[in-house]
Amino acid sequence: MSILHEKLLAQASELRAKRASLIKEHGEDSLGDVTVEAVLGGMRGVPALVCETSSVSADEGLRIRNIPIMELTNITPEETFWLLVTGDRATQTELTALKEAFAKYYEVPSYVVDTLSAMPKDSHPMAMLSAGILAMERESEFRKAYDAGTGKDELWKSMVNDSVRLIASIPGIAAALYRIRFNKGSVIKPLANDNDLSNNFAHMLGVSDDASWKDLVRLYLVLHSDHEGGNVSAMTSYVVSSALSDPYYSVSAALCGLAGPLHGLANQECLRFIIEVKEKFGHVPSEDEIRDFAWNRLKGGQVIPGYGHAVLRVTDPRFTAFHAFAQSHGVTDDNVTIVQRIFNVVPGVLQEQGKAKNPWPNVDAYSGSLLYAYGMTEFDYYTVMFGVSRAIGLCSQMVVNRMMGSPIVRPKSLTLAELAK
Ligand code: AMX
Repeated sequence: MSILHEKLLAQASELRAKRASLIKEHGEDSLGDVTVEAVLGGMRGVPALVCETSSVSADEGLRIRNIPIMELTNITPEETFWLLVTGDRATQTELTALKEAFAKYYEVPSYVVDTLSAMPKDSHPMAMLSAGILAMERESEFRKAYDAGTGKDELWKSMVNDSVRLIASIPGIAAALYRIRFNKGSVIKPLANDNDLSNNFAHMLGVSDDASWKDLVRLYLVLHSDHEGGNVSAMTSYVVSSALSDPYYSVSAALCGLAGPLHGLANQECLRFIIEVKEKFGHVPSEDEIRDFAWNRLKGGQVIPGYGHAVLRVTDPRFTAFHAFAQSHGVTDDNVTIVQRIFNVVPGVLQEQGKAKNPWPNVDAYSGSLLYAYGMTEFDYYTVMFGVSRAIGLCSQMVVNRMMGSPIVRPKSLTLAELAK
């Protein structure tokens, strides 16, 4: 049993006991009415899920295990995973053990590279990422444990093993597909003398040798790791894994949701928007020019990518964290300047239009311009970076839900006629 299993062992029975006692003592208590508008409106605001790993409030944004994300901008993805899944900050011994466990899987199996290489050249990088994870399903210890008759209360243990392997493998899959899809040359092997996850990912991508590139990859992986349980990707993995499908199936499905333009694809759309603005004017546009451009876009029925959020009602703290990175690392190219000018103008435009409930930027409004500045100019790829990070949160949420003994998800659907009645 690993040091992580030992840490989680006591928590698993506590979580199951808490769940059982809440059902026993408060099972009939109401959390409020479900309105017709909520049923027709994407279940917005319906309290229908449990998520222990993180929370998102309208007025502050993301907290990981109740710690504001702005207090976690210096940690590593390994520390993030440990915090998400256990609720505690990792000790040095725990961190060393986790890094060693991850490092065994940094090199991607050759059949996964073959799968990616066999895909047509115009495949979307997110389709490749999801397919790469799905190809690895044969490695699932969770499925093997289930097939061997392991009891439901014990299955979380093999889910931890799958999660460790999946989180450690996804950077290599993502890096391999970057190099294959964008003709970057051969697939780069992990570092021989460094078992740090983000250093390895930065290295295998082969984008830049700049030391601050590694720091950007680290920050990127931490900031996108989790965003409570109700967003499209988290909820997808929750639903899929509730059927006792293993983490490879669940994360692969979640990545398909992340690939949507209203969710993770927004970062690709954001950079496209920035480049479009620059190309239209042939220079870094003034704030007045950006205002006109934004209005024309809204009048054409298009959204402003990177602005608005289903939960947040303030500037996303992750946007602020990327801005702080740009400032402290002196990233001041045209795109970053445009991001800043859009930020000065677009919230006012959206407020004046009066439709978006949140006129402020989300994380996607900044992230792409930083990747671009370091030489990752293929913006079709940006959601893959998001997916590598989000796998950390998806796996953490699934492990905690499995420890808790969460049952299959099965809400009730209604026909429109039933609703009208
Ligand atoms: N630009 C233009 N219009 C917007 C808008 C934006 N950035 N954000 C919201 N609106 C519009 C909606 O389209 C909707 O219009 P409708 O009534 O005609 O359908 C209206 O404002 C009300 O929407 P809302 O309640 O404020 O937002 P929502 O919860 O339905 O959707 C989101 C949230 C993020 C999908 C939406 O703000 C959006 O499309 N933003 C742009 C895309 C984006 O940045 N996505 C990234 C989200 C974060 C992530 O998952 N990575």
